[in-house]
Amino acid sequence: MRIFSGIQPTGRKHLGNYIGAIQQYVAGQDRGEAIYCIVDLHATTVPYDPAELRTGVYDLTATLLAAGLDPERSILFRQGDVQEHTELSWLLCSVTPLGELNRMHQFRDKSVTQRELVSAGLLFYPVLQAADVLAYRADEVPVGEDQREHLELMRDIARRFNARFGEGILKVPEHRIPEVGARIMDLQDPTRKMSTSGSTAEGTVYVLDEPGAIEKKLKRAVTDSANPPEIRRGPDKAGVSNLIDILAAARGTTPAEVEASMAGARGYGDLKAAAAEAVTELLAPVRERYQQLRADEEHLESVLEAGAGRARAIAAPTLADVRAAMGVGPNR
Ligand code: AQP
Repeated sequence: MRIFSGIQPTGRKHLGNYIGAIQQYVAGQDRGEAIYCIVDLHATTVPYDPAELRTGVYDLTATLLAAGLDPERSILFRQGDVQEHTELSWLLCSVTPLGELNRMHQFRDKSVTQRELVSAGLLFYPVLQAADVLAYRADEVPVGEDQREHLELMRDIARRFNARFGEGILKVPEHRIPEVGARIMDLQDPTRKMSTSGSTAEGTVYVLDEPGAIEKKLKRAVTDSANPPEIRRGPDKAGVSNLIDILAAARGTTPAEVEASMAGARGYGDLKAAAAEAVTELLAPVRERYQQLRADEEHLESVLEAGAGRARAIAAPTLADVRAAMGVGPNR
């Protein structure tokens, strides 16, 4: 079983990224051959600062190692170091319908927030993402719920490619969306997902937040005015459902177990306090390890470099097959 996923080196990673993606990455190391990519090329599709992008790669590398990624048991590398990704993304364009790209929610949401330029890169983002995964013939892609649509398009691209150029050349991957915490919501506006670019500062818990900040944000989380308070999930209870999911994911239990454990609670204050405690316990050790790891950039660079070499060795044969099937380059 080969697992592949990518994560952007921009902004501060938040609890949604941690529960929806990073925790699954760590668990993936026990389930198969795990390959994780820091997608610096994806980060260039919206306005960005080149120096900050470089620092962001080291920040994220240190965060991932601190969370439990082990370069001995997985491959961790920087997307821009493995040129097979960009070449494959161009080749996949030939089987990618423009209309599908135009319909992607992420493109529609992000393009309206661009003030100066809606880049072609933003539109082609899912094709590069497809190339990331398909270059490794991965079986499974751990992602949060927001990436479901891109994963469906990726599967469609792989199927179209195989139908056009030869069955079995590309592997059609499955997505792996966590049962709990696939969509962590903004604590202040639980109708919106917690995100790097679109959520409120007070409603977003960052992986590297101090314990005091975590507690403050969770204790001020929006709930509802049910009287008496009801600690249960439901479509009419976005804030409470989100806190239950967060607590379940942080404790490693199920939402039903959280509801049962909260049966004797006096009110939402108890749920918030429990969530604050569990999230602090989850993130405090990551923050401590991060501080040690982030200080040694040379070590971080050496991890990425070694990872890129191992990644290239897997991606290059796929590209050779794709080029041959497409008639690109000499006939070898
Ligand atoms: N709120 C969320 N709940 C669960 N999972 C989430 N993910 C993102 N938000 C949530 C998952 O995190 C992974 C890495 O995301 P990314 O950093 O590569 O980019 P993203 O999806 O663009 O992250 P954001 O925070 O949502 O940023 P913006 O604001 O730029 O859109 C992905 O697997 C994602 O599903």
